[in-house]
Amino acid sequence: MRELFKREKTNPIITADKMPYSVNTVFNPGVAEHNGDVVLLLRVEDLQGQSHLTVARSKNGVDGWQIELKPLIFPQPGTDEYAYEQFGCEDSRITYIPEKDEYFICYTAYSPVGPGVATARTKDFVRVEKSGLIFPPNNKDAAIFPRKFNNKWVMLHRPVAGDIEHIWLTCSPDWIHWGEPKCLLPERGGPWWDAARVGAGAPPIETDEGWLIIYHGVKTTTSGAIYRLGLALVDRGNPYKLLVRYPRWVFGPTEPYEKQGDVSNVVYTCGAIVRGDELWMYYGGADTCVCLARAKLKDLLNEITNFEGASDPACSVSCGLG
Ligand code: BMA
Repeated sequence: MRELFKREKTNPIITADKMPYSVNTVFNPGVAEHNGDVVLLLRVEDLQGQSHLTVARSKNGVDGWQIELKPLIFPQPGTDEYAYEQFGCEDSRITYIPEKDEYFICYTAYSPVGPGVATARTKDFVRVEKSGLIFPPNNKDAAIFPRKFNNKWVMLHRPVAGDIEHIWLTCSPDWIHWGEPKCLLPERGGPWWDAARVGAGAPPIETDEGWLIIYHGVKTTTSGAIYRLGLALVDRGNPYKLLVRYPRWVFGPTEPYEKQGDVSNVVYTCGAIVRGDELWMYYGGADTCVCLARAKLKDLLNEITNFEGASDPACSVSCGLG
């Protein structure tokens, strides 16, 4: 199969030894553009094993990263107010909301009762306002669409029900009260690459064909899990309407920095930006480093809308809830 994504030749672009303070690993960044810079909200695992989120900026999005000395979002132990993230702040997904001229950050808030979804807002990646937990454990991989549909904000998230881990949609009039749940992309089961678990990757990307959703899928094997990335498309005016679920993965761990690390065989994205006619996808390799891969947006859309086998029922597998 033709490679849709091309890896940056200087990958990995950020590693633990580039950090201005001692850390174990740096991976799974949230991504935004601000004042002409590419901003990464790095997930940094400290030397105790807990994660926090630290800002890195670059003019060209590839090198020359200026990394802050202190994290932007971090656990604040000893306070009841932030008990929901006392074990760490992980995997941010950042959406710029034009209507409010601010960035809405969803992240995993890890506590003794498991991972939940927390949010925060910032205008400049210097000051941040935490809005607290919005979904209790066990839930993660949340990302918001950048505008309202029928006067409601729409969010992707991944609640866990027993051993079932599907991607759901929910919506809200006020970013506080979330309802109207719908299962959008179920784990596919059986031998599929996205059989065991799925979760949203980058926040949805608006295209002429619809909203492009990059998601991760997990296959469990006798030698461990493999994390890969796949694509789906939902209707531009109604994200609750799934148009396409591409059957194949489009990106998987093949390079040494993706195959070996703290967690082997992982490519995991939390953010992508459109630059010219390209999609720049930032991702974590093996839970250890930060990498970049690029694809022509047109090629991705052509591939997923014109593939052979589009009528295969597995491409639009249902979670049984209608
Ligand atoms: C997921 C998340 C990611 C991580 C991945 C592979 O559950 O925790 O942060 O990259 O597992 O370990």
